[in-house]
This record gives sequence, structure tokens and C-alpha cells, in this order.
Amino acid sequence: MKINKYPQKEIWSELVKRPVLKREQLTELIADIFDEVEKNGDQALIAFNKKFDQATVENIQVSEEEIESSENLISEELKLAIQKAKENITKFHASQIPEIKKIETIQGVICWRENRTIEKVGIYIPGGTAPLFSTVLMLAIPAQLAGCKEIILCTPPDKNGNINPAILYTAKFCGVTKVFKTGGAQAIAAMALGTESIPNVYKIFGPGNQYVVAAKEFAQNYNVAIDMPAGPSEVLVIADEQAIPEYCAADLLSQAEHGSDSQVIFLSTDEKIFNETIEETEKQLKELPRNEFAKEALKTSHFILFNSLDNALEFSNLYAPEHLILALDDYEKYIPKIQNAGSVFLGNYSCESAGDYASGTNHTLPTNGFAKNYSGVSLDSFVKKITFQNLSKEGLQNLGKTIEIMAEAEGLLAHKNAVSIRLK
Ligand code: HSO
Ligand code: ZN
Repeated sequence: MKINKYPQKEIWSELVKRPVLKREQLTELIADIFDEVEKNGDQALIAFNKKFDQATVENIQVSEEEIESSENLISEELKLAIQKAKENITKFHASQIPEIKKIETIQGVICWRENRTIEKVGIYIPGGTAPLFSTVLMLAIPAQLAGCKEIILCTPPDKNGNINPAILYTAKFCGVTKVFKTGGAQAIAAMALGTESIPNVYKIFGPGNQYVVAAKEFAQNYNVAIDMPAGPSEVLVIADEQAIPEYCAADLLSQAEHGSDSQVIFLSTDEKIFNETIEETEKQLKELPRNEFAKEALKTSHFILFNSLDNALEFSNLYAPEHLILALDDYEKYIPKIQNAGSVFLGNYSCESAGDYASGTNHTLPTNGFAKNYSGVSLDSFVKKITFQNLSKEGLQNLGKTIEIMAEAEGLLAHKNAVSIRLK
């Protein structure tokens, strides 16, 4: 932990820096993988499964039977929990479907926007130490609500060639149309380019390691959109004198356990709460099964004492955290002062895990300072908006002169003529 008391503003810009990730030059490697997938399709993916995941699979696509049997491999309790989470996530995201507003800008000129679905989308779910079936909910539910026709999912198989049943169950439950056993950069390449079994998609979503992130960036060369630039998870907690150190520590650790590169920041205006949260964090850390990850993450994490909440908020806006927790008595007062954050948790009972799993908001959020210029995933991420207009004769009469003058000033007489010819 890096502990700092009342840091001068001059050093804030140092404190908000994320640890520099060792990002090797991956472009060449990624380009080779894309080439290989383009040339050899499914066979390339099967070979990559052997090479990177030590898995032998004959069919890249998960069979109906495998999907069906996933239901018997997870507990009833977990199924009910997934159902509850789905209900809440659905409620919240369905509320984001906009009503169409037709605006008469001047008499006879009507303009509006309509959503159209991105027809084919791909979801990537990483393998590794935690099977993130909650991320399937967060991406497939808005995709389905938006009306995406093809929602495919790629995830790496384990050594026996299987996929975690909770991922399969959730995928089916949330309308994923096809699931494929392929991971890493090759999965992204397959979704961007298409293979014999994997259809190419128009937009790719989901978290992943540095190879996946680099491959998503590379996929944009093929006219494929991506959800957002990705980095390790983060939480920033601001606590005043009524915060509860046990809760604050638990929240910090809930994010730190994601990985050794996770970022957790604790800001407080109260020295007693500050010291007790540090102690509590050390104490709770020892009990965690994933404490190896959390311990590493804490090494680069900041605990900072501030002399006012306004200063703490200003620091937080500069940091632009993925998740912001306001463990404050008067959190309402501080809402308007939040400028940069992915998702905000208000008061002592709003733990970040609520948003990670089941309250309804999306957990795919901007990290690494991108909360300054990106939003998290929402229904909007699965649609594009088309503008429409309709001018009546009277409308064109009302607007014609303006257009003609502007077109002439740009020297574009054909533009001007498109108006004049109608009005003469
Ligand atoms: N906190 C993660 C999402 C997640 N948490 C999935 C648990 N499972 C996003 O930053
Ligand atoms: Zn989490």
C-alpha cells in the first residue's frame, strides 16, 4: 500500500497514474494470428487451442447437447440467482430504449432519430482463474433487448476441451445464438474475419488479457467496432467520518482480488477511519482465497488522507475511476460534483459487488482514465442511430434561402441548385 497524507496538488498527477503495464509490441504477433485464422479458419483455431490452452477439441462450436447438459451441472440455487440478476439487468436496460421524438426545427422541417440494431455481435469471455458468467449477463441481455439477430460467444476451453457450465447455461438463458471454444487473440480474429463455423460480427465486446485487448484494437482495421479500450479493473472509495472501515476494506478487496494488476484507491477525510481501513484491509486480506492477487494489487494501490471532501472529489475526477464508492453521510450533495467515473455507488450499503452481479447496472465500464471520455456498456452499445428528415414544400420554402446562401459561399453550386430547382 502506498500511504499519503495531505498530498500537495502538484503531485496529484503522479498519484493518479496507473502502473505502466508492460505492453510488449504485440502488433506483429497479432497480425500473424489474424493471417493464420484468415487462411486456415477452424483448423487454425483447433491448432491454437492445442498450442495455447493444451486442449484438444474436434468441433469449435459447442454442441446442443453440451449446452443442454450445462443445466444439470449447476445448482438450482445458482440458477435462481442468475434469474434474479437477469430480471434486474433486464429492467434497467429496457428502460434505456428511447422513445422517438420528432422535432420540427422550423415549420415544415421535421427531424428525428431512430435506433437500429447492430445485427451481429460477438462476446468474448476470458478463461483463466474466474469463470465470468456474470459478464455474459451484462453483454447478452442488452444485446437481446436491442434485438441483435446473431449474438455469438467465444471462450477458451479447459484442458479437457470443456467450457464452464455456468457460462454455457447463462449464454443459453440470455439468448446467445452460438458458442465457440476458442480464446485469446485468435477468437477475436475469428469473430472479425469469420471462419467455416464462426460468423463474422460487426462489433466485439468483452474483457480479456493483453493479447485480447491488442486483437480487439487490431480488429478495427477490418471495419469491426469494439465496446471500449480495456484495462485492469479499478475502484476508488471516498470515506468520511461515518464510513465503516470493515465495509470499505471489503469493497477495496473485492476489486483487488480480480487480478494482481487491479487498482484500488482509498480516500478519506477522517484519520481514524483512514487508519482503521488500512488495518481492516490487511486483516481481511489474510482470509481471502485469492489473496495472492489481492496482495499484489495492493502494492500499487494508494491510501490517501485529504483535508476536505471537495479535494477528495477533485482528486477522484482527475483519476476517473471505473467504480466510485461514496461512503459519505451526505452523498447526495456530492453527486453534482462527480465529473468522471464509470459507475457510482452511494452510501454504506451500496457495495460494488451489487453492480458487478445483480442490481441492474452494467459492469462493463471504462477503466484506465477512460471514464473521462467513455460511457460503460448500455443498450446504446448495441444499436446505432439513424437520423431521418422530412421537408414539406413549405419547409423547403422556409429553409431554402439559408441553404442557397451557404452552398454558394462554399462554392458548391450543385448543392444550391438542388434547392433552387425545387423552388423555382
Ligand atoms: N468488477 C468487474 C466485473 C466482475 N466482477 C465480474 C465480478 N465478476 C468489472 O470491473
Ligand atoms: Zn468485480
